[in-house]
Amino acid sequence: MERDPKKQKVDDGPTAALFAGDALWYADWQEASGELTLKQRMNTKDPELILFSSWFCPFAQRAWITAEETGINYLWKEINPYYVDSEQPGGYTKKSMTLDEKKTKYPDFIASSPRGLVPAIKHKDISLWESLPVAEYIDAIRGAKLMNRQDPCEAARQHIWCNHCTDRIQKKYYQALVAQEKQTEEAALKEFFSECRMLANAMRDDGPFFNGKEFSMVDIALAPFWQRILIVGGHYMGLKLPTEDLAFQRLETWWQAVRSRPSVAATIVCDARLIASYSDYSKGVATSDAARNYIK
Ligand SMILES: N[C@@H](CCC(=O)N[C@@H](CS)C(=O)NCC(=O)O)C(=O)O
Repeated sequence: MERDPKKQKVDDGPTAALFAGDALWYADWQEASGELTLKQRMNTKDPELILFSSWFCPFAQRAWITAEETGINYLWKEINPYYVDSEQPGGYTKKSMTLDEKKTKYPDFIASSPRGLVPAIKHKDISLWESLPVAEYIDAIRGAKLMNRQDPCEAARQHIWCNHCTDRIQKKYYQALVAQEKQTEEAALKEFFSECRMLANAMRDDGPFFNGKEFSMVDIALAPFWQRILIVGGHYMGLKLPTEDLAFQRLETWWQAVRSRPSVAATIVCDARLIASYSDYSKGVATSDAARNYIK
């Protein structure tokens, strides 16, 4: 992205910029509600749960939204699983540290997340990782309002569509983002649009959310990715959704309701900063677990 290098403060410190005033923070980034929320949650007293998370991570944001939605008293532990490169805006890369390096830097995190991926949680003596199981667990200990556990068919339906968000929508979007040739990008986007239509057609009509009036885990599964599709995809690929299409109008109604939900609004970080953190993906040079294993 085009930036004035004079605006970047120089740092030789070990961590990428977290908050305004940190050494690698760009002068024109504004802390948004997400930064303010996590700053506050880093100082939680007597937490019931520890959330190991990264401010930029859409998977972690699923657990984060769930924690906010359920009102659990959680402590935020910021993890940067990637190397810092002071030549890059904010120092952000998508180049994974080794598991041993992560273990040295964040022993508690690795004790809860054996692959070294965020999100992970520690609740009493229970450690869990992987975004959807973590989000489901937080929901379960807070009264199971986001995932239906009474009706087996409804529970299965929610799982099907949560997985669709991860395995289809999210994956095709990232494939387009990392593509270095226009043809590959366009082919991935074509499939991405088709997977979005399929989701839109499964949404109930009696309210804006996936389940109509009821905010649920399917909304949480997609929201962080939709935010990035619009902001990051728009920036690096000039991605425009086909808004003349009824399915995308349904998705726009869905997004307006979801982004205004207080639990989601509380997790929205600064757009320009989020864009900066995706630079390695857009250049096709990421070596993250996702880049190596499932953005193919
Ligand atoms: N399948 C995992 C994916 C989590 C994931 O890939 N998180 C990224 C950050 S967005 C991570 O921790 N990357 C560290 C690495 O690749 O080394 C989930 O759903 O939680």
